[in-house]
Amino acid sequence: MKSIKSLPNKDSRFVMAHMYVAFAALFVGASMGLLQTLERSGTVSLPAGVGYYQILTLHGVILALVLTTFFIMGFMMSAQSKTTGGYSKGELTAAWIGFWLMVIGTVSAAAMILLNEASVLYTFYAPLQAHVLFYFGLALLIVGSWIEGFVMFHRHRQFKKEHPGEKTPLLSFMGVVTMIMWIISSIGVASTVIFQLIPWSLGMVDSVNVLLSRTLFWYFGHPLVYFWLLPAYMAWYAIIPKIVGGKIFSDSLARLSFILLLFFSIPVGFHHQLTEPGIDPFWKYIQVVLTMVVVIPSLMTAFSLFATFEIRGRELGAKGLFGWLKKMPWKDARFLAPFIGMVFFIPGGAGGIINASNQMNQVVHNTIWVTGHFHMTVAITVILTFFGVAFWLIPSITGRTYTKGINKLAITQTILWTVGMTVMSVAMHWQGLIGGPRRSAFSEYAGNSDTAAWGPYQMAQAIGGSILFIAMIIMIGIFIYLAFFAPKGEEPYPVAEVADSAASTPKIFENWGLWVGVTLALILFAYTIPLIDIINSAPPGAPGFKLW
Ligand code: HAS
Repeated sequence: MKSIKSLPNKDSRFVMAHMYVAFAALFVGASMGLLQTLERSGTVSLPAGVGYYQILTLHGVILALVLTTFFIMGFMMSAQSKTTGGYSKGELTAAWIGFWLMVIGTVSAAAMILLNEASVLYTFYAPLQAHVLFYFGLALLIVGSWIEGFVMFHRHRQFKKEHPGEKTPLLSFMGVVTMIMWIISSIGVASTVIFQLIPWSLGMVDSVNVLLSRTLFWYFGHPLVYFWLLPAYMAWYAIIPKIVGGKIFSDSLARLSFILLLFFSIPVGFHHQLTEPGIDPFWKYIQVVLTMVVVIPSLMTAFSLFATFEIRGRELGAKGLFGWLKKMPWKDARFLAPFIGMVFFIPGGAGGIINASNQMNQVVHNTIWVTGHFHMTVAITVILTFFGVAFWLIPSITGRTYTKGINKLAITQTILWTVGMTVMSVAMHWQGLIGGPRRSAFSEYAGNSDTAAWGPYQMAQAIGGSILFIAMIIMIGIFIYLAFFAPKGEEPYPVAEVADSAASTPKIFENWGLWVGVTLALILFAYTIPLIDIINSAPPGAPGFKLW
């Protein structure tokens, strides 16, 4: 059969370049994950002087920063290409420059970790210090993604010019919001890297203001997790309705929830620093309140998804409140994987609300509960959605087909991933509640009678990790098959239409000056005074300056 790609050839090649890096990262990062669970349970000792924190860093950086960034940029740019008619030559050239900067950055950071010159975890905050090439590497990864982001802004504007009076495509709009959030927030981490960590790592200064650097990191840290979540929401809002045979419940509601996520995802970083001294409790309180506000667009998302499923279910004859459940395409992994992701976001999101509640945070902070929380949110909710996307995206842009046989394997893969991650993350939550620390090698507490109670939970994590490893290998196999061996043909790029009953989308959604203005105002409100405090009250010895 003739091979028909859903995107222009050049755009397909560009998106696939991202996917190769993303799935290679999945292989390396998830293998490190297995080693970690085995080490923590005392099942294996790491060979040849390899350190626990070294593999923990590799696992975190390669999965949380590299896999996510490459997959997300590839997916968002594919969606924009599909819905706006493809990139121009100039746009694509700029985007390739961004891509190669990201690759150079990744290689540089990964090499430093492998050489044990950067065992500083994925959060890399001081006083842990890495080789300067690690910081340069991460900076390049971010700058590269900015360049691709600017290409997305340009394409969105061009579409508006080329289609006067028309509504912009929802997926392009969502990609633009995600990239505005990403660029505004990554200025924080770029500042600490360029002005604090690089000069310190080069020996130009003796020390850094640790609280300032952590605060700049966490200004970026929460939007970082939303940078992972928003592309999953893009798939939930605009792709899943098509896969279930339905329509988008409301275009305006989807756009509004993205705008609210932009407003409230940045001025909330203190919820990661609730136990840290040196930040006035009043400002922590303000940011906790703003954290509770950022939950609202996620609840709107849940509402919208329920509406889509219920309307579709009723079209197919479902009755009652949950009758739609019987009508969903359970045997289609392109639906099953993201749907399981949604279901797990209910306990995952509830865990987030617990974390953000000041008093409860004192119980769970720096315990392995937090690791359980983010495996449930990123590694189930987001990653299962990305796998669900990969099942159709890869054949669709390579001009191949998603066969029945590979769908069966994808269902097995989804179930194994869900079981492995559930066993692991539930055990992590539980062990956290009995005081299990978040990041500690087995050798650090082995033989201590006080820590014996953690044993069964760590063993459960090792079992979960082993199941996950098998699921990861199957996923890599599915990816290779879909990219190179599946029968040639045409696989549609599923973009849903908006329901006829939905109200028309107000023009104000394209008022970017307003959205960026409100976002900046909220950031200034939440951060100006505490940052001045942190700088003015730098401890003796920290390179500081008084703002006045
Ligand atoms: Fe979090 C720590 C608070 C969401 C990731 N989080 C982390 C860390 C990571 C992370 C990586 O306040 C560790 C950082 C580190 O290294 O130290 N988190 C929250 C809150 C939310 C939240 C309030 N987190 C996420 C998401 C993540 C993520 C999403 C990744 C993708 N988190 C925290 C806090 C900490 C933290 C503290 C610091 C803890 C500490 O002390 O260190 C909220 O955004 C959650 C809102 C979500 C909901 C759920 C809506 C449900 C939906 C699904 C609908 C389902 C359907 C299907 C339709 C309210 C949309 C239904 C079907 C049926 C059959 C029923």
